[in-house]
Amino acid sequence: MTSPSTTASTSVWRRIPLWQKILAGLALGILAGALMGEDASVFKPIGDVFISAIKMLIVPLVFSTLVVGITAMRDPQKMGRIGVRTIGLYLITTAFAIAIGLLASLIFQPGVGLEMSFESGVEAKEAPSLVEILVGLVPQNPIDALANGNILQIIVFAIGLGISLTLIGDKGEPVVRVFESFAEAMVKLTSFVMALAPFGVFGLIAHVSGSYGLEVLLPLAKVIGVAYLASVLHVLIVYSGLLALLGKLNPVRYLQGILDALVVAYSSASSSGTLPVSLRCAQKNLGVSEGVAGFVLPVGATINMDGTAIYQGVVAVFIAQMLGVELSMMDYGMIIVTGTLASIGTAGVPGAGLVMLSIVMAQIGLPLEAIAVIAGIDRILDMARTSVNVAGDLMVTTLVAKSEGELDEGIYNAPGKS
Ligand code: DAS
Repeated sequence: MTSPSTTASTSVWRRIPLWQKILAGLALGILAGALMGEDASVFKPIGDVFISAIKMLIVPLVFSTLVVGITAMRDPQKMGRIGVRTIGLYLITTAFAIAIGLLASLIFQPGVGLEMSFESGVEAKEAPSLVEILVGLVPQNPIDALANGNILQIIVFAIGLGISLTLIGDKGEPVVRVFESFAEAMVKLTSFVMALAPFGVFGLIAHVSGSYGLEVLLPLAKVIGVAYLASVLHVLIVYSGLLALLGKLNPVRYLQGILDALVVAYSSASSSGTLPVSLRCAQKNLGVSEGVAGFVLPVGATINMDGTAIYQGVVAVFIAQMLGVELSMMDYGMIIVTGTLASIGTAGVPGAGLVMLSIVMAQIGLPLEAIAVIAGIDRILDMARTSVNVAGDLMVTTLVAKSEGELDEGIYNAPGKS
């Protein structure tokens, strides 16, 4: 029998919005790390359990939501239109992102006058060619794609299955019903897992905060500041501007609606790991339909990495400045092209952007060894770039839903989210 005081405190806890509980976990994690230093890593397992629980949801949630979404659309032309708009908006925002990253480093000069020693670098990665990316989209074995969480191949198979179920009409209905109830169950399971978020975020941030002492952060504080500033400006200017201009939507409601996803992205540094939370935010806070969210978000979590593009622009110029290398206009052009390709090829997992940075560095002739200067603080940069990646996915999802009449503006404009 629970005592009245326990019941009362539980109901108080339940009334606090989730994003405020998660932010409290973030703040307490930073404090614990600052006070305990490396010992704060004792809390890391709490964060690992939370991230594993979120990752457990990715494949079943994405696959079932996408199949249900495609069958709900019923109109292949509409799906084609959504696909074109999605890819187009993703490319436009990525180009803006690289430009903002380059400009920020050129204006604030984070690498000028910096003497940093570096030994080992990162192995240069080959940029995936467009043909390789396209051929790799088709799963030879869909079960294998599902088992290995190959999101792009899962998307391709889910679209094929969804279209086929639509085309076989009534015979497909029982299967569609199964997917509908399964997707609903996965969304409910996501809510249960999200209840752990405040504790998981605390564990993750306490470990990160305790691992980075000021002696590591201070010499590179300027490049960290420039990367964070460029990230915030991209969200506040480009995303808010596109929502207001193209969608005639209030950007403040968008920023409120994505807070849960932003904090999980920041803590986990994984777009794919944040996907279940993004799907929940899109539908419950922004009013995006299951069909649009189920297609646009998984594609975005895989190929739309505006935060990573900003990072490529900022860091490439920072390293050139640190080495005293003058970059030509051609070099800046190459940074924009290879940085865009590198961001598309970046996986939605922690640290992926650092490895892809080698493509940009190799392209403009900078020594890969210099990446070691950044590697030591990459997690701090990764948390910010992943947050922008997720914010960009949710912004494009909202715009595409609005353009297709699949945005419930009653939910979008509701004050105080989740
Ligand atoms: N951490 C990656 C992500 O999940 C981004 C990156 O490493 O650049 O989006």
